[in-house]
Amino acid sequence: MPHYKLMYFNLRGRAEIIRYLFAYSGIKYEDHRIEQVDWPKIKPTIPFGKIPILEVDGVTLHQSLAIARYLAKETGLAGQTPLEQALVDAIVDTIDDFVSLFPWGEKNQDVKQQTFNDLLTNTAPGLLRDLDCFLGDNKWLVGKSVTWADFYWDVCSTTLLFLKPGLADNYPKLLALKQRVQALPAIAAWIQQRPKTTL
Ligand SMILES: N[C@@H](CCC(=O)N[C@@H](CS)C(=O)NCC(=O)O)C(=O)O
Repeated sequence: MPHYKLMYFNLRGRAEIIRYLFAYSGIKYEDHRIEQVDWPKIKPTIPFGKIPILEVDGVTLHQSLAIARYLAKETGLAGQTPLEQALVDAIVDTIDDFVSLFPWGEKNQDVKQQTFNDLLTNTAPGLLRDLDCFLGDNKWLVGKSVTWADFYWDVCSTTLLFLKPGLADNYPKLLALKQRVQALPAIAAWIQQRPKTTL
């Protein structure tokens, strides 16, 4: 088993999907959380200057979704066939397109607040409607077993629901999917033990 070291801030953020994959598969890793104040010193030492990164036996991987996809393939959570894998990737990218619209680092609080409100009020409902339609009456988003697309829905919706509680109230099937993910014993244990952060 390789030695895994994950580096990110003390946030769920873009590292949480990676932590879910480690938690679910029971793989040991170093969950290295850095302080914001130390970041300017660390940034120039990192290829491409962004986190999360995952060191795999000394090889540095960047881009949260590339890291998550690698772990999902290693652990059988990427989809059972190439077609399922493409569907999983498409759902993850669809959710990520939306999450990436948020100006997380915006310094002007008025601009930030206004853009967040607009996205949560005007853009989110379309995404939720489409995801709900895609899920239909199925247990999991793709195929007959849980994949990292289900994990990504839970991870991202947890933050969206923190920002706007009630956002998904019209979509009980999506909320039930979220509960199914959070009830998986290894995920439930991780949620219980993880450092409590707002984002
Ligand atoms: N698409 C990249 C985005 C990485 C990213 O923007 N990371 C942010 C934290 S969420 C970061 O490193 N911010 C500090 C900086 O840009 O200096 C990923 O998913 O990993």
